Amino acid sequence: MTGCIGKEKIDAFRKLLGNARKVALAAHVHPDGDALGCVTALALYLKRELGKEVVCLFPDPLPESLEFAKNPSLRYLTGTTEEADLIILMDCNSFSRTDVLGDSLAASRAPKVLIDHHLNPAQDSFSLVFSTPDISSASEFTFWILKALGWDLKDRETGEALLTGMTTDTNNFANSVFPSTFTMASELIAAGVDRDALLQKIYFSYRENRVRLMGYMQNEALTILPEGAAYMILTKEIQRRFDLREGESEGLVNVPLSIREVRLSLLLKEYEDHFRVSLRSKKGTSAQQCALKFFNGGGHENAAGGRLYPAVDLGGKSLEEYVKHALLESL
Ligand SMILES: [Mn+2]
Repeated sequence: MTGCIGKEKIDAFRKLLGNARKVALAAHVHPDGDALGCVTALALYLKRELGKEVVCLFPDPLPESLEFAKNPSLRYLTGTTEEADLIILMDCNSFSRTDVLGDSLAASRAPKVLIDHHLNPAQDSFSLVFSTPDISSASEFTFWILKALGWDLKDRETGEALLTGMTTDTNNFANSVFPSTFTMASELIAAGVDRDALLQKIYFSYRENRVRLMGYMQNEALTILPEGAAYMILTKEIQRRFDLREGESEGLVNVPLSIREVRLSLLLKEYEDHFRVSLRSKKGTSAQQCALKFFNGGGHENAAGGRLYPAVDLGGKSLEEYVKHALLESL
């Protein structure tokens, strides 16, 4: 893992940082805990340890359930960019993943750095690339980069942001965990980060409606294919009925995988003109290939996502026919 950091890259990063007065940090559309965690942590470090002016850019609003993880000493902007001397893109592999921010970030004349853990980084868009899929999360990657830069782990809020991002991206140490991931967690906890308090905020602070929605979806909206796949469709009507807010269906796609026979699970969430697609798989089955082939998406081997536009993608099939076909072809 640390092989993909290396002294040369750290020196190059240090130089880019040294030349910058103002740094813009950006992450992917539909920001999750990892996106928020790594951006917040690196921004805190740049501001507090290096005295930089920083701004955190997100294409769209953060889910309410992640509000706790914003740091009040930082500036977060939504759906808009600001001039900066250095741009750092985090937790996604190209500017296109930043949706409405993508064009103006990519067009900026400022040097650009990527810190990411997805496959196929858009190397050509960046002066410096930190990228490997062999790490739990962009937050863990940021932890190791900060350590290489000389961070002493003393700033508690930086540590909390990193542990939050890693914990949410691994679903609390369930997926994509490496030896380095435990080392990171150990070091942060030893440095005083209160993991119990974080878990309270991440997993034990939902609204009642989310729990009721989870029950409803598992009872009424779950289809299991005997070949080893499962899917759920979270329509706009159901979202309205349960007063669902952004982020509140997080984790639902994982539930069917707890069934022994199910190797591939899919959740469709309906928006105005498309469905957002979440896919999870067990080892040996590729959620990523399914997302690439059938849902205009991608991601990690066992956790992927994409979009489905019924008006153009279904090729004459009904929605459910298309989903079944895609799942069966991917087993
Ligand atoms: Mn991530």
